[in-house]
Amino acid sequence: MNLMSVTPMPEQRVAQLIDANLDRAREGLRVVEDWCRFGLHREDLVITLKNWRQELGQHHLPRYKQARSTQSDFGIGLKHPYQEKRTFPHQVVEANCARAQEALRVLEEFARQPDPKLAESASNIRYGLYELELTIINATNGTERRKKLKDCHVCLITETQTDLIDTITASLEAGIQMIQYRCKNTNDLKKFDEAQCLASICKRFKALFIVNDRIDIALAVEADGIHLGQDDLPTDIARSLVGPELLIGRSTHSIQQIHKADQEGCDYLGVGPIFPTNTKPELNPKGLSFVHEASRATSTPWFAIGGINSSNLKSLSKEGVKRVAVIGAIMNSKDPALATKEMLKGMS
Ligand code: TZP
Ligand code: MG
Repeated sequence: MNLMSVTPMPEQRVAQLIDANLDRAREGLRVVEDWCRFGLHREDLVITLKNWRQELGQHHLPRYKQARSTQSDFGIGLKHPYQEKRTFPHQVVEANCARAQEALRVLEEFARQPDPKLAESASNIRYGLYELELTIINATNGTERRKKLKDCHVCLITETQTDLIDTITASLEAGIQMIQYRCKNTNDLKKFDEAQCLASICKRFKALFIVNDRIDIALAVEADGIHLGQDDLPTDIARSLVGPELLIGRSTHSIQQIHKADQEGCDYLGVGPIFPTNTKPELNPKGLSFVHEASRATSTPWFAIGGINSSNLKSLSKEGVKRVAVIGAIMNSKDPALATKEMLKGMS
């Protein structure tokens, strides 16, 4: 029998449509739920998504399933080129939230008369999902930031200078993957302006942008993270202010401080100063033996800092250093792009 030639009754067609959209909504939710479970380890999000799927499952009555007719549905197997472009988890999340939201809207419209309880459920879940999607996207971006951090080998910390933006742009063009905005003078407005400008340049180069000391400025310019010293706010307070997605870095000067920052859940550490540095002449350089100890003390990403330049990089890598943070080596160089390339090459 040619099924295409059989035109079902109108109620049957609505039942078919409800069946297809219940499947669609449940599948979309399931994809997102599995990302929350395996990708984000967020039990709170998984519970909400599972409850919604089960609620929809309760509404998936036998009469809807019986109306199913996959042979007569020409929409099956139709692909869209955009589907191939989903390479990052956040794209998969966005696409599947949209799929579920659309299906829920269709359910709401068509079930209103034959199945008002289903229509109401679909509406509530759709609105809930708009909220939840944002939380999931933000959490996903946090995960991507942490992944990016693992691939960063050189962090450039800024120092006040007139050609700040040009120097940072040159370093980004040369391939630096992480910038920390550190400004110990000037007023808040100037700091905010500079940070905002650097944040947008870093975004363009897909580099991480971190703000030193100032959580308010980091949040205002949507930075990727905040860097704190030993005398700055405690990590739990900083975390409660910045939320789970932003990176928190902490400067450490001893093995005890490394352990403490680790236990507190800092995302990365600064370890130093290793060599004498003009930026912090008051601090005693810790030397290469400290670097050796640090590399055994933590598995958190950490950046050796203090007096580091292209000529002492080799001695650091020999002691297990995988990441360095510098000010002078790049900021005070006549050719910041070349200095950046030398640092990156030395750490690769
Ligand atoms: N923290 C420890 S040493 C240091 C900071 C901010 C300064 C690093 O500057 P430089 O020029 O790379 O020695
Ligand atoms: Mg500080």
